[in-house]
Amino acid sequence: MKKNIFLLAFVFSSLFSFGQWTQSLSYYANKCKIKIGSAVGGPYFTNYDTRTTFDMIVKNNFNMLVAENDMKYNAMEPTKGSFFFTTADKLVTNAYNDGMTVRGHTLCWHSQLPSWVNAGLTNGIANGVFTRATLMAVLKNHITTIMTHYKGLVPQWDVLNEPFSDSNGALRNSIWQQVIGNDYIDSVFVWAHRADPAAKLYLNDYSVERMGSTKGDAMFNYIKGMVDRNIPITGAGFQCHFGMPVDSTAMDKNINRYAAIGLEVVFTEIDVRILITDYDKNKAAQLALQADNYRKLIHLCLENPNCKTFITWGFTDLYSWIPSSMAGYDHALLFDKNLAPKPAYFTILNELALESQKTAVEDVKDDDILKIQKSDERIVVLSANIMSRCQVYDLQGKCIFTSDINRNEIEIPTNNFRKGIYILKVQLENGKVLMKKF
Ligand code: 9MR
Repeated sequence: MKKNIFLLAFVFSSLFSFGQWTQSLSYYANKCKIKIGSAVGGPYFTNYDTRTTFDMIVKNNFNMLVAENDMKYNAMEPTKGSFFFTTADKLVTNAYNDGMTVRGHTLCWHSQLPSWVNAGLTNGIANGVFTRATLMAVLKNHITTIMTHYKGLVPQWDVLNEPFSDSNGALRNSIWQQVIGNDYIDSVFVWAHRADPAAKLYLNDYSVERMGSTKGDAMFNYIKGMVDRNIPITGAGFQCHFGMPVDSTAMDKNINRYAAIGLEVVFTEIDVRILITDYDKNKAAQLALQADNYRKLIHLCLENPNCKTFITWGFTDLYSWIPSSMAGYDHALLFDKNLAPKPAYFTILNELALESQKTAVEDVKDDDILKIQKSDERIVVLSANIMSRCQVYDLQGKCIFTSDINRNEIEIPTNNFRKGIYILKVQLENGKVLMKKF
């Protein structure tokens, strides 16, 4: 606990004292080998490469992006057989240039379909415009064309989105289910796998996060059946559109049962909404509560080896689907409407920082072997053994001091140092490497 508070304090102080994004979610997430991402929509493209706060937040904090709407069926195949890749290509190219990857969302869904597909239903009921064979050909072509276009470039795909009905966990009677039949689900995964065998393939839905919930159990049982049928599926996408409190215990159980059948879980669309009336009454308390709920979620990811992707559905409350779709709720994301980071942001940053430094910090034990004396003018490193190399790194991994003189005592001038935390790395003459945070 004490260590937590200390680390939180240094993360805060380093962020503010450096006055820029010297540390970021993706900086630590990369060290933890997890994907931390955000969905992005139109504002991403208008802000791209403008070096505005928006642009810098995206580039500095995420290592994975998702098109909020631009890879959906109506965006990609607005007219039958004619594909529109321009916007999605921009996202994939920009992300690649910025050292990020893109999560594909989504190939098959009952919503955001173009009118030429929706023409197959009248008042929600299949009308004979498509037969099983013609609709299978349409869907196969859609999936194959897109996945071939992005082969090797988009490592994860929500192949299927929201196939379960809300009431009883049965399959939703979408156009796909009505016209093709329940086996459309197996087919979409097989087609996707054939087009890009290396891509990870997920079935994504909401209200499926908790073990013991109707939809959560229905989805698990369905996916288990797919595994038994040898259908190529990598895992479950938990959308995580949450109110408070988040039930992390039931989620943990659910993640574990997916692990037990060899599957991943991805948190695909996280937001934790706040009731506007509560927020207006006590903003600080609500933001603290929200931060605690986000902490539970990032913990689930850090503690479960089969959960390594954590995506929020947007990053700023300025652009979020929540207020327009969930009456009475808002403020669900990590940055506020002025693009300022919220307590939830710092909580996640802190949890990632703690996790990423476990190895380095735990290596630092033996004060008898290595001592650091600090004053404003100089730092002196003292060792019982001869040091053959002494280096100082900042938290971005940049080496800012090296000495290769074989001595027991090394003096480091402080003029290159700004306020913050550094890692001292010493190689002893006997080959042993010691690290110490100061
Ligand atoms: O955030 C998306 C919003 O801009 C669209 O208007 C909406 C249309 O259905 O879809 C939103 O994204 C959804 C996602 O694709 C699937 N899961 C639920 C998301 C929030 O509605």
